[in-house]
Amino acid sequence: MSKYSKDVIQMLYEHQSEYISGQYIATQLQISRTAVKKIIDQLKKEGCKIESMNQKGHRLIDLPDKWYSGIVKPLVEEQDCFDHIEVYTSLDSTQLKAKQLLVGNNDSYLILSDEQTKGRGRFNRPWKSSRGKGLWMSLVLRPRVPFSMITTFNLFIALGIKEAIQPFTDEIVTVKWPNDVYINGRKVCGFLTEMVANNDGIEAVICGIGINMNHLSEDFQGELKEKATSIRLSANTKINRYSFLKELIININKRYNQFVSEPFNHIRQEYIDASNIWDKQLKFTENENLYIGKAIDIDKDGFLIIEEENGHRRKLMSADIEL
Ligand code: BTX
Repeated sequence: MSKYSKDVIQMLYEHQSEYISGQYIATQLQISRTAVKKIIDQLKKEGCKIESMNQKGHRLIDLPDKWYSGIVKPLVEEQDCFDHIEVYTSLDSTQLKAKQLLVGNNDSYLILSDEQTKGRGRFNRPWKSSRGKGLWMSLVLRPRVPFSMITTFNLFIALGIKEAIQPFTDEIVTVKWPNDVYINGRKVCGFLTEMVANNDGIEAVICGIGINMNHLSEDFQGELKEKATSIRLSANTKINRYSFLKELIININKRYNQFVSEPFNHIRQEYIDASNIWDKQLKFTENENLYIGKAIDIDKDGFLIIEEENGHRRKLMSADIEL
């Protein structure tokens, strides 16, 4: 693979509505026309649909279901929220990769992978992350906030993810406290937040986000057949992964900036309105204790207030809720 391949794909992507000549690409990149032709042939082999016409040049029609760093990087850099961005074809887990890269720097960054072979959810549960179907990424952020504020981080981010998904579907996207996003009673996104801290405060927050973007029904197996959905299934059309990624970064960045500057109380009502846990009997598991009852409120610090069947009220910090 030529090192100019990512530049060629970026140029084709940015000029999608028109043809660009091999000569133009060659001049811009200061390489030969033969080199451009070789790269374009290689991209076609990989599955990029590129129309090549004599006299006119090349035009990108469609891309395979994978992340091209030549497109991802400029698109994310435009939002100016990360020091660097890394794109992989396959990883065990973006979360593990993000943690490996933490040492010896104070950077904020984004790790994205086409697939994860060992994607993990909370409590080490498996997270199915098949190739080309979803958006599997980890963000490393460096908020300068006291430890006590970190409990509300998930709640801000959940709203950002919900807002990114909503424009792609007519169905209502909801959040399930503290860190899932749902459409029509099925999970479309799960995310988890881990923290590295020392005596001086928070060193890094590592937020791993899994979003089922373009799964079809047959892509979900076993329990996921009943429990999971994708944006595509809800929208009834294939989702442009780059448009979605852009929307996601914009909305997460907006909510992250709000998280570092405003108390949870400012978004509390918005979060309550977006939640799907009200008015039903639920099972809550916290620290291996099971409670059955109803969710009745989220307090100003982001804790969930539940009422058990015997009328006893409890405040939960981070529970697993069975809908
Ligand atoms: P969670 O523990 O709340 O959810 C895990 C549960 O969700 C599983 O036990 C299973 O029932 C269900 N599940 C597994 N895969 C899927 C899926 N694709 N869609 C819907 N439901 C599913 C939620 O954990 C947090 C998940 C974070 C995943 C991201 S992906 C990028 C990063 N890297 C990594 O290894 N994890 C994070």
